[in-house]
Amino acid sequence: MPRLTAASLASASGQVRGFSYDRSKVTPGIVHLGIGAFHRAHMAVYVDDILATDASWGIVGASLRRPDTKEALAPQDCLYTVAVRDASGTACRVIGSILDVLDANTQRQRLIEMMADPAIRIVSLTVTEKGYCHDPATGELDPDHPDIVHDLGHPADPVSAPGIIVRALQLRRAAGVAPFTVLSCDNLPANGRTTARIVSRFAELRDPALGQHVRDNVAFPGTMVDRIVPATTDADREEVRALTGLDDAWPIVTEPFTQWVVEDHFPQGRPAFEAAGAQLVADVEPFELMKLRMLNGSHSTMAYLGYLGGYQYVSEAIADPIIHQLIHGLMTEEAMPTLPMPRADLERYRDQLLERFANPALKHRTWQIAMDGSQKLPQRLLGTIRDRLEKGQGIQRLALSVAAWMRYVTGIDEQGNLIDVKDPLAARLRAIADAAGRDAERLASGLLEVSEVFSADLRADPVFRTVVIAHLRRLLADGALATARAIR
Ligand code: CS2
Repeated sequence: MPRLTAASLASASGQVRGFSYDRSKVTPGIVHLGIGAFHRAHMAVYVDDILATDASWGIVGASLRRPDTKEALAPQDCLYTVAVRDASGTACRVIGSILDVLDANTQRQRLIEMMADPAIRIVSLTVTEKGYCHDPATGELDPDHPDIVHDLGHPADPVSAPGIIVRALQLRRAAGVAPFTVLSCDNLPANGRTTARIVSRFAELRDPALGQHVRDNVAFPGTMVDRIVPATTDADREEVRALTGLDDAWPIVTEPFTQWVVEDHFPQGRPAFEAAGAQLVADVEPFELMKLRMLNGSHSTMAYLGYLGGYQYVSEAIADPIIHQLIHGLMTEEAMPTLPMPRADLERYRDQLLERFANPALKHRTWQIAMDGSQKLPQRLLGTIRDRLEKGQGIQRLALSVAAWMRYVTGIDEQGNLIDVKDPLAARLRAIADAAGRDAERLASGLLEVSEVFSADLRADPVFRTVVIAHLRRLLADGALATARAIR
């Protein structure tokens, strides 16, 4: 079977939709840091939709950690298939908006030069929560993060996203080129403002004048990004081969739903994202909060409880009436009252989420979502808990989710098998769990001391502590599903 390339796509006879623009006329306007599955299923598709009307917004992607995306995409002219899947079947489309992929480890200077090129007007990022080198509990840059320490010592050879962005901004400033707009597409709270704070702080640590330049001149619009994108499996690759008749080493499988809400603040211009279905708004934060607290909060809850309860996929977990009821209650009773949107809109959003979670064609592993919990909990669960505690409102379901995370990071499941806990703090969390044994109070107290996750006010809150310990005790004694069932 021929490999997917520009030439083989032109003669493909399978059920695959190609792009309609002349790719040889597309020039780079965007550099994207973190060219993982999410970006390729989301922003790259919006950009693909507008290239026919404006060819100056092609994307140059960079992988900051692993070379695998570059190695897979380079032999296929950076083309890849997006397979949209639900119960009714799979539709394949080949995306051409990515023009080149750079491996930051081996092509760092080329990447920085590209970012300094005046043609680049947007630098977007999906580097995941941990890629910001910040303290998730406070949202501030962590000056002791090893990558930040490295980059402050080697400013011309940076490895972190803030370090790479600031170096490129510095080169532009020296050359008299206006700064690019920095567009965070990660699930951080107030991702525009948070990224602005982190990047400006890093610049300031390098040189106060550079910090001032970033604060005064660089735009950091916020965005709410949404599309569920499970990791691609060999079975997915097989299905895409069968449907398209082309061998794609790096396809994406995703759901039909996609949403992008973008703050309209791009001093150097932007593609007409709205023509591709994005919503351009003045203030994105209410949308972000809704998505983080309802979608991602539910996801993490299903990940920890579902995994412990023996469910491999989200669709299996949500099909269990106990988990369905818990998630419905978590959104309706605990998350929705903290959100500024009209109740009817939130109910519609909730019902749509429950349907999306149930998509049986999407093999979204609970283990995948469980990753990096220390980076995710603050914006998905703890902010909601804080808002409710301030008003004296109940936190039963949210606290159960936090307790389930604590149970999960012990690294031993309910059958006594090892859990492969992926988290930047995994070793520390495991050491706390090992010291506590099966003593719920010691375990919760030890984990509550992790200040990157739990801010001082939450650590000191007696209601939060008591409810979490009670759930954790029950989780250890009776298991995830029995504990969830007991919540009414
Ligand atoms: C998920 C998200 O893996 C996770 O943590 O909750 O990636 C989620 O699928 C996306 O935010 C959906 O837009």
